[in-house]
Amino acid sequence: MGKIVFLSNRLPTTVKRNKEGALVYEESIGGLSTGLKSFHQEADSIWIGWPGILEEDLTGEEKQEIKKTLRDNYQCIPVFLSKREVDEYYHGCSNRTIWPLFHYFTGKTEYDPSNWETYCEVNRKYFKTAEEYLDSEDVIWVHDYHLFLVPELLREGYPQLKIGFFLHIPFPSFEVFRLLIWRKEILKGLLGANLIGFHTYDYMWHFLTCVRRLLGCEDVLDKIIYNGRYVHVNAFPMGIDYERFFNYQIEPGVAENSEFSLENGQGMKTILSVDRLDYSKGIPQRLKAFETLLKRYPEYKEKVTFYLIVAPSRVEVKAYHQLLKEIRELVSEINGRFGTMDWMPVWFFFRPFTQEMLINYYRQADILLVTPLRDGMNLVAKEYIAARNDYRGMVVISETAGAANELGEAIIVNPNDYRHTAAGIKAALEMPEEEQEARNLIIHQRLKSYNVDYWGEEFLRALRWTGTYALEAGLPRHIKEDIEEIQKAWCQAKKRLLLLDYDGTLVDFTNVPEEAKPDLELRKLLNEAAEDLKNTVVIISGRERHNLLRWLGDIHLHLVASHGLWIRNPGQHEEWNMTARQEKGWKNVVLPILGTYTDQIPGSFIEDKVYSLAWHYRQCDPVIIEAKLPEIRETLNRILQSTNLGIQEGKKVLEVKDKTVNKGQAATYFLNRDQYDFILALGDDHTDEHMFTMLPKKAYTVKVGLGKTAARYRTDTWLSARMILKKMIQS
Ligand code: GDG
Repeated sequence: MGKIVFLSNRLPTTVKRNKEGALVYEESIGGLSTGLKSFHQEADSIWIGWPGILEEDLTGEEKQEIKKTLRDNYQCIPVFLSKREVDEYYHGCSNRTIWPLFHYFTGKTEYDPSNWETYCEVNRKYFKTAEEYLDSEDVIWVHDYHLFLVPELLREGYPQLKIGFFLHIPFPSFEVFRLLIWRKEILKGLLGANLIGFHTYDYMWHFLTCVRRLLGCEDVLDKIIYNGRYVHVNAFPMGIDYERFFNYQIEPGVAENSEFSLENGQGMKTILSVDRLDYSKGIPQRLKAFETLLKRYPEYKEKVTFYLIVAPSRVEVKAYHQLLKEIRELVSEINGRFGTMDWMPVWFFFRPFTQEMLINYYRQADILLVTPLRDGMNLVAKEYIAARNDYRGMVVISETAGAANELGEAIIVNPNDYRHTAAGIKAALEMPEEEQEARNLIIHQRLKSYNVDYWGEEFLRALRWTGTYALEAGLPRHIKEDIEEIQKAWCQAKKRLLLLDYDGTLVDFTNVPEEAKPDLELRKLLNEAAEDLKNTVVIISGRERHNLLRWLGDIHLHLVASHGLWIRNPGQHEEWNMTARQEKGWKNVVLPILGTYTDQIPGSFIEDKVYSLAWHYRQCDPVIIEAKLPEIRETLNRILQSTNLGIQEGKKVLEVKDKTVNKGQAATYFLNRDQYDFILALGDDHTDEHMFTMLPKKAYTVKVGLGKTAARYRTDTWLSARMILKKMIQS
């Protein structure tokens, strides 16, 4: 088993210069870093990220020194970023575009194409650095929204690599995500991974909906089918290092010497909150809720103090300056209005504290007030409960924090509703100690079992499991495993039959069917195959005769059109043989029905073929299709019963046609004509299954893509299907 390679924007260790100009190494602050650090320290792993100091501020020698120290002492590899890169990729695209949008602050979202370009550039830089340290056995775990494009870059370079991605912030609903200019690039970037993890199921559903609606990919339960691969998605709520917080021994003297202590006892209660400075954390709203508490329940005047700890972060982004100003103003307003000579209602600290001091304050506070407007998870709430090894205290948390899903026993409030929040604080302040203990005990058990190690191990276990045999049970063998044996059989054969589906098998699927004409490479390939006198090459398609004739009529091929209704032998230019007698009168009944659905569902269209009607929905909103398709099938089946017509389902198309005509019949026609000692059949959709089932067992039947099939083998995409043909021809 290889090592784990973590990739995140920042390293868990920050490099700074002290007053004397020397380089110093400090712990980074923030959820991702705190959460993953303990896991990283214990694993055979390296962590790649930015060390937090600008490249321009370092000499070449210093860079070497940082590289060595980080590697030797912290298992870390630095990615050095210039000021421009930090401004545009980090402060710009990550923190002024993705962060606000993903937290539903659409009004704060900026769209700057040059920042996006730098974002792409820096993602490539992280990828390049990762490449230097990668071994084929390693698993890669990419973290968070700064590096959305890295999974795809890795996948392109290393198709077999195990790549995981975890998103630490919410994934917004489709209506919000669609606002992003680079929405498709981001989805495609992520889909390079084998496994994508979210904090909650809601975020996961949002992601699946976006992939379905924006990229048109199918998903089956927790898997997306993308480029011939399964991409797994799941919720992995992040835990904390429970034992550390629970058992933490505060050094003697630390509490006494701290610059302040939470003054509780003698009738005074304390409320604490701890956040990084961020508008998503709802700090002004929290202050207003506290003010509401004092207004609505005046008995709490001089009886409760609010300690508001805010750690500086992203101070370079303008929105954060305004936020800080707003917080300061609100604090002085409340203190001015309600404060007395002996009591200051709000104590505001805008600076970082050591984790030891935070634990000290967690243990002193009667209430932890965590009211983000949106938060991916929120680890502070979990840390507070774990640190309270006396099982006392109470968390008041907003429903829009991911952590609220796991803290059902705490008091859950709507952060925009100040009265509701104030009532929640009051309920927490008045809760009897036995009830606090009873509620907290349940949460403690949960936090203890679902700790950060469990979270990390679960994710990595699921990642290692992706693509293994167990997951793909039910799918046929990948053809690459037997390709040499098949090549050998090809060489030994005297008469070969090649049955090749066209759309999705030899060419990519296009939005407009007319656009899928063969390119030069394909024509050359088919020419070569057809020129070999040992080969009978058949293009077996659902397309109409004129299409096939126009695109492929000049090559020495057998053409099968309309799923087997028409067969044309090479050289007979327009001489098509009809394989079954057909009626057309039924179209007068079916056409108006399909017409109604076409009017109702934007993007759908009817292809009126000579003996069939195809209703295409490849350009439609998948959500509408999902809702409407059962009704359409039922309506059609009702009128088609007791006729010899049926619905044939293809890739994003429903076709009404004679059900006795199918590719299986057409394949039999060729089997009856001659004796073949090598048969290869390639196809990607449901209509090809008729062909696979009719062929003898020894035939090499290959399904292109994933999904249930009767074929013996599978291959990934139309590109790899062409590759198989090429390999055979060149054998
Ligand atoms: C992101 C998501 C998600 C805070 N102040 C100080 C300090 N901290 C530590 C806390 C806690 C962490 O930082 C903050 O974690 P959160 O989860 O609350 O929030 P974000 O930083 O926004 O984290 C969040 C998280 O990623 C994990 O996936 O939960 O939703 O936004 O551990 O203790 N630590 C120190 N001094 C401080 O002053 N040492």
